[in-house]
Amino acid sequence: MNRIFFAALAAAVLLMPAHSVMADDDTELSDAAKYRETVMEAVASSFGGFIAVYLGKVEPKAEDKHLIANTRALAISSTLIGDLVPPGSEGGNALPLIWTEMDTYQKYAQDAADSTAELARAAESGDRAAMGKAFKAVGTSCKTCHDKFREEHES
Ligand code: ASC
Repeated sequence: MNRIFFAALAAAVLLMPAHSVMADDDTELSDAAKYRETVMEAVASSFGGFIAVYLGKVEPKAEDKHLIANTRALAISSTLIGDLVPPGSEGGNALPLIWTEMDTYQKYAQDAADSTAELARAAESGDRAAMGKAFKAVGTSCKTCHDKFREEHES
């Protein structure tokens, strides 16, 4: 009995997809919802990369290059945010309110694209004060949209 149970458990574990993304209710997310999470992770990663360099947590040899590359990546991935909520892609951390207040979501998505483009321009100019100002605007843009449209979570 035990042996059969453990064999079944082992088989179940082995057959699990390596990176299956589960929604809060344990149902599997649609590919469109997974894609949204993938792109938003890219946005968060490049913003995090910029922040680490800008705040001096790391000091790469060519600091300018890192500030520019991270903010370019951020600005590029942020242009996709408006496209990440097609009908039928509900689920994950995205609140249903997105689909009933789509105009507001699209406005926030545009704010994200605009503010990150400004941060990339500031990084390219090398002006630290301009980067600081644009950095704050990007943070506000993220937070405004998340407060309204993203389910609260730990991280
Ligand atoms: C990030 C990230 C967010 C925003 C937000 C800014 O790096 O993942 O959701 O910044 O915390 O207010």
